[in-house]
Amino acid sequence: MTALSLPELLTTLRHTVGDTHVLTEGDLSAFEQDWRKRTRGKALAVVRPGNTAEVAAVVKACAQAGVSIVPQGGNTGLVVGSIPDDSGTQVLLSLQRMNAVRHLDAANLAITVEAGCVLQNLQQAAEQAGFLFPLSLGSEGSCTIGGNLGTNAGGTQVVRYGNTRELCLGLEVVSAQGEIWHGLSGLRKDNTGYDLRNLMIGSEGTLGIITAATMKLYPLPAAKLTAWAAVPSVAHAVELLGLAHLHLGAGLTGFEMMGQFALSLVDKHYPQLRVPLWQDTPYCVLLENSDTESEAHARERFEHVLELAFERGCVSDAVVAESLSQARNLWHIRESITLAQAEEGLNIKHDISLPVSAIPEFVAQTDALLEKEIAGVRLVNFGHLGDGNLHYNVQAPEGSDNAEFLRTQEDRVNTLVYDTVKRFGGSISAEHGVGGLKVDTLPDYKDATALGLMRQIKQALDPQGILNPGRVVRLD
Ligand code: FAD
Ligand code: 2HG
Ligand code: ZN
Repeated sequence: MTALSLPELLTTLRHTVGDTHVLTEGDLSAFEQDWRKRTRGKALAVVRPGNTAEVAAVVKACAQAGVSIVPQGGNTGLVVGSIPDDSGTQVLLSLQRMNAVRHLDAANLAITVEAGCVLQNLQQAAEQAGFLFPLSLGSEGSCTIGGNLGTNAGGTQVVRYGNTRELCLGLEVVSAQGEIWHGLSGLRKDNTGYDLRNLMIGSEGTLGIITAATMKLYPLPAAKLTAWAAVPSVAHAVELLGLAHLHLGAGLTGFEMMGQFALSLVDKHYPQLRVPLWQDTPYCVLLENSDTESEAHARERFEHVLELAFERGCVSDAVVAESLSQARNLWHIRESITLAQAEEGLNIKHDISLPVSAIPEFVAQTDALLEKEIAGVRLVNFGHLGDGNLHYNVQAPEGSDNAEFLRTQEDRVNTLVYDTVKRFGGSISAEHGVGGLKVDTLPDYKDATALGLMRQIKQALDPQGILNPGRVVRLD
């Protein structure tokens, strides 16, 4: 096959998806700027296909031209994985137009949606049919299910329902050669060989382009209760988690921890949210109990856990939301930490996971280390304690230049934090992925054999290296 020149490629792309869906001019910052405003890329073109056959044709044309493709959903990723590089030679493939709910199979507790379906729309479609789709993230109003699968997103319900991977029954994927894999089986059991679905999930657009997915549904709970508790230390939060597991069982659907400084940023930037109990305690915990019986049953069990926790001294004060709107407000406070931190300025994120049992000692040692090494450093520690996943973020000292802090200190801070994570047997990316931000750090912390196998997989599935190159693993 003869190679396509760039002008020929652009003509083919326009012919394939329509002139209005190949963007080369005007303000493309929504596609080219990453969410954290750390990097700005420049695309050859932003291409917005409307169906799977068009995606396949776009990939074939790009392969023929030797042009690489960056798949993008809502562009809410936090690791610089969904924007083009600055060469002006990559195609940014936006899945946003492919946002339909294709089918809901009530008996199979499954829903099939296109990759560009916004997470909140998927949640609502499920709820309107009387079901729960439990994946829940602060970015749910703009992230897409394709991006959630691409990153194997976590969120706030993992303690009960698992990561996006655990919620997926099947995929439709366009390969690097432009072939369509029809894998929307909806089967809960299928041992006919290698698990391609799980290979694609979490591959961050480097192995294939997800065009549709069949996701699991759950019955809606009869009642949901939310509590906000002040805890005297991280160790006490872990003790509370143990009590919640023991007494709520599968009813425990959320367990988040938030440090005082993280909450102070929400209070500073969004005072209207009225953060409770944060001033007199180093940490607060947000717990959620979902109950299949009734609100009265939920309340009885929830209050029992909190009473035990008070008796043992692992909770010093607590509020239980009295209404749905109060519960929503408590969750809104938790979900606003990322935005409040962004308001405060550029920062360093560490999305880490550890065995839950190691978290108190990890926090004690890493806090002490950073405070000793960097005078005035501000630690924004919060996250999904129920999953052993902390967002152990670092903000520049008060009054200093954030950009300058990142330029001069980020590598050093990362080494201090990640070396400690490694010592405690943890991971340097729990839920946000590797993207371009951690691709050169990963080899220092990932098992070398595992990394070698990852490279071989990439080489086998995308020998031309056209799918999101320079993200997750480098082949050069
Ligand atoms: P994008 O940002 O567009 O893309 C992310 C990655 O997936 C890129 O590598 C991209 O190439 C790839 N990709 C996108 N679509 C496809 C596709 N169709 N096929 C193949 N690859 C694809 N993340 C969590 O895990 N938990 C959280 O709690 C959480 N909270 C957040 C809160 C806020 C306020 C923000 C801004 C982000 C948060 N995130 C969280 C990060 C982000 O929202 C998730 O990673 C999300 O899954 C990304 O979805 P997206 O559609 O925006 O994907
Ligand atoms: C969350 O849990 C997200 O709110 C974002 O994963 C975390 O801002 C962060 O570091
Ligand atoms: Zn998170």
